[in-house]
Amino acid sequence: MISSHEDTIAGIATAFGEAGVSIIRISGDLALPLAEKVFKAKSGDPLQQMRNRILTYGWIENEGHPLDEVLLCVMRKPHSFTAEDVVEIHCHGGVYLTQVILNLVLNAGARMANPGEFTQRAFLNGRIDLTQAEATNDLIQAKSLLELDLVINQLKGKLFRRISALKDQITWVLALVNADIDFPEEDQIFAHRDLIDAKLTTAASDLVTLIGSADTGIKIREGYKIVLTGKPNVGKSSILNGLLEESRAIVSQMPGTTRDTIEESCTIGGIPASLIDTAGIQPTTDAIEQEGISRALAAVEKADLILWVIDMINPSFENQLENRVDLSAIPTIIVLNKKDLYGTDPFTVPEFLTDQKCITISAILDKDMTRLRDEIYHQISGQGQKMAEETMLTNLRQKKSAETALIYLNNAKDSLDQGFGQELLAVDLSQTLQALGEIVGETTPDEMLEQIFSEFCIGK
Ligand SMILES: Nc1nc2c(ncn2[C@@H]2O[C@H](COP(=O)(O)OP(=O)(O)OP(=O)(O)O)[C@@H](O)[C@H]2O)c(=O)[nH]1
Ligand SMILES: [Mg+2]
Repeated sequence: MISSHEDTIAGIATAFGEAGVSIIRISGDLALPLAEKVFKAKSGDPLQQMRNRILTYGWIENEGHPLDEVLLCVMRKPHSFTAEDVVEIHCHGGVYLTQVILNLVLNAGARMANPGEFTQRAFLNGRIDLTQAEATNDLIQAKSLLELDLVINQLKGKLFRRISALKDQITWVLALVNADIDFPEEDQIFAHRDLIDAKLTTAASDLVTLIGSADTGIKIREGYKIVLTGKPNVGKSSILNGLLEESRAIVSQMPGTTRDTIEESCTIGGIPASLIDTAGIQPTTDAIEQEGISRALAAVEKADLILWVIDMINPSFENQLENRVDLSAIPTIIVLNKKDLYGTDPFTVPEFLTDQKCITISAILDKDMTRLRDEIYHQISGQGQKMAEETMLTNLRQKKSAETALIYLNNAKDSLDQGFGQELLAVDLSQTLQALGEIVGETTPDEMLEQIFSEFCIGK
């Protein structure tokens, strides 16, 4: 059940831990009277007289005893994040101190906020739609400029407006269909058939584009998975360290050094990525190594990009990966490593790899790591950089609803083409609207809303 938004809630909006400042946020009809019980302004003025969004200096008091010197901000409804009366107390950032002040506010009559409840209220009060609520959380978790661009567009309501425009088209058609059902003699569908067909076709193609954007949008948010694989000792861990510019994985001349997968986040040319180092692949009877290789192959299967590392002085091109994983669907860069140890003879890549992207490097040379980074960027950026400025679906929830909407929309188009009758057409159009409404939160089931907001942090 979605929490009631009639009581007044309070929570610590800043992260847990010692800091210069902590912020305690109070939202609800009683926000001002509750804060009044614990705060005394230096000026002696009551909170009711304070202007909106102006910081007021004063003290938090516990039964007349000063507890902390603070700044307090009042934001009256509807001009606040939650669209309710909000008070923020900016106190000193001690863990204990902040908790004591929060307890004072709770004892004064506020209820402890659930995770994401402030944002949930902003949504329930109609100040933001569900995609903007999700963007709020994504903004906090963003790990790259590209992701920030994407999320800011969503926060500004671009996705909401795009979905609303689609819904308007469908609603217009549904109104005609319903009119036809109510007044069959007017035969609205027949009269507007071409226009209806055009609107449904445009809406369907818009939905296809949006659904197509989801995979890039999700990857920009979650990061591209780049997996280093190859035989033992070819330099995978050295390359991981070189790309990260830190000694993250153990490197040694002993083959089989890396046993488990090692995953690190980074950005490549502003694009968020997870670099995954894996155990070298070779036939083995060692149970631990076998487990490491299984994990390596599992990582390869989920990769967005594979860096297949080959040692130039001891090259082995037996197609070990292809025998176990279908590589045709995963972009791959063949990384010929240890070129500093290789002589001047031309290096020949076997014919079955000539169509693949190939780069010759030495993991110990910084400039080669820069070249490899550029090549990776080139491979994964594709349209990502450009598209982040446009409207995109950014999570699986949105994508699933959009796909459902497209199924019903195509059904509606079929009904129209084959003259199945208005009732069927109306049902499919209503279901399309229902699925589109789920994206923006208008028709989203309560349990799904609960799930979405429970993933937020406390105080947001
Ligand atoms: N000269 C030179 N040595 C390298 C280069 N890359 C890696 N090495 C050396 O090759 C050896 C193996 O490197 P690793 O990075 O541990 O290789 P790996 O592929 O992770 O090996 P496993 O974890 O055993 O599968 C180490 O001694 C590295 O110092 C390179 O480009 N040039
Ligand atoms: Mg290694």
